[in-house]
Amino acid sequence: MTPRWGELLVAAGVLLVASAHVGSPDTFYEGDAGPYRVRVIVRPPGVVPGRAEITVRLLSGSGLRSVLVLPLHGGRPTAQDPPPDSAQRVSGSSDLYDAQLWLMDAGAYSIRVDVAGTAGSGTVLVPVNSIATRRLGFDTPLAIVLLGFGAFLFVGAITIVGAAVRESVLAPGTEPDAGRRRRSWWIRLIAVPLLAFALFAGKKWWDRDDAAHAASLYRPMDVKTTIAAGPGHLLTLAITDSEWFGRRFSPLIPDHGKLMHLFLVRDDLSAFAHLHPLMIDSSTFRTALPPLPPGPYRVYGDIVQENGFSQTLLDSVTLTANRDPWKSLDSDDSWWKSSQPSAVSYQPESQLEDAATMTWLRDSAPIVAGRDIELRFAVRTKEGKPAPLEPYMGMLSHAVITRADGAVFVHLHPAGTISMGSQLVYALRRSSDTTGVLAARITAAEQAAAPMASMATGGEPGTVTLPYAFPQPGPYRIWVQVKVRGRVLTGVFDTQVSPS
Ligand SMILES: [Cu+2]
Repeated sequence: MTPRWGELLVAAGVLLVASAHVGSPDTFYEGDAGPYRVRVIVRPPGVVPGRAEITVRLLSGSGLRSVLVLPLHGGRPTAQDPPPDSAQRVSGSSDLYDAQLWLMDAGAYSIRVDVAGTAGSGTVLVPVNSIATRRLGFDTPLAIVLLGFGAFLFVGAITIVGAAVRESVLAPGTEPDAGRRRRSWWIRLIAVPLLAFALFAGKKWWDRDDAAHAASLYRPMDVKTTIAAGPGHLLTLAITDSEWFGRRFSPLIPDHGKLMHLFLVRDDLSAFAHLHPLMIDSSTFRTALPPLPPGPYRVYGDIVQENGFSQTLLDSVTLTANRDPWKSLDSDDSWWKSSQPSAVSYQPESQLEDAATMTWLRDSAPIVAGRDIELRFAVRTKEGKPAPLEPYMGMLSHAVITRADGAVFVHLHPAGTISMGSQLVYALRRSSDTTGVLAARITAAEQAAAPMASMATGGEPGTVTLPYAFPQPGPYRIWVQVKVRGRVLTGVFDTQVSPS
């Protein structure tokens, strides 16, 4: 890790890193629950245990009667699970339901959403990671008020002890004698250090709990990225984190067919690559680099583990000039570079290869941080007709959104930001599975189901829709990838997100 990227991470707060994405902790999912199409947004509490906010928006279908939500740790209902909570309709809205759910433990969860109505019923599973990402601070005014109350209680306790010794057994109106008064003073003198010790012990307990929480905060794993000298420009990403070889290990499972989705983003956003490294061993991944322009790059590696936990590995790397012919190791690898380096353009239209175009169908309303929106893009052939979009790694489209400074990074699809791999974990897990068995079953299922998944998320021909809410204000770049006639095309868009 170079110092610069390291500092940036600290400055942006490693606290912002929320496992599968960077700086974008909310989970978005869009899909069919039986006859109803729903969009589910899970806003995690950022602390464990904590209360997650679940909103379910009905996108199509009518006669919806009930929306039930249930958090499943590890994804399977057990006898100990509480009954599901009923999500309440948000007042003033006809299609929005919300609920709050306690996530009691750290780790991989799935939220089961059951909808039922006159058209029938259906269920969706939304994988979420329950992790501690923040340490709540004390604000100064509250601390001052509490300190004042604390001092009052302390003095009050001493006074009560003194008064009890002095006059508690006397009849009303009787004056305590000199002996009682003296004894009262002595007892108060003894009570002060005793109470002070109790306070001290309390502070120790508080600090220990705080330290335990700080230690349990999620942090991205340590990785090391190296570029092999010589022909081929091979990039190797190795997980070097000691916890990966212990507590945090679980075999990887494919997420839309690949064990890792590796993204390289040039610091000035002028180049981008979406690669799928081969796994050399349980901690090492290797890929051949496309002829990207030299310079500093941010490295993001998305992986999903057999326990359903998805995360992004973070690093940075400096690329040197690469004029070797590119022999990609995976047919779905793709890359893009700007024709005008580092220029930010707010054009709604992006030129693709083959004279095709991609247009961001957005209205003139400003994009506001925290508000969920639909990002819609239309792809047209050079004849101006809707492009025939083909399934591409099980999806109609893959998009990457990053804030210019790298503090936000997210990989999303028409089905949202969830990891499809995690979702399959919950759908296909059996209690008899031993290590590695589930991964094999998921690989088989992904291969069989990939084209269907993509068709299910198709809307208008040539158009893709991605549900998202930008988490923070600032300048963003969006890369939208689709496949047309066997080729991956990348459209690029910039936008400014205003504060909420
Ligand atoms: Cu993708």
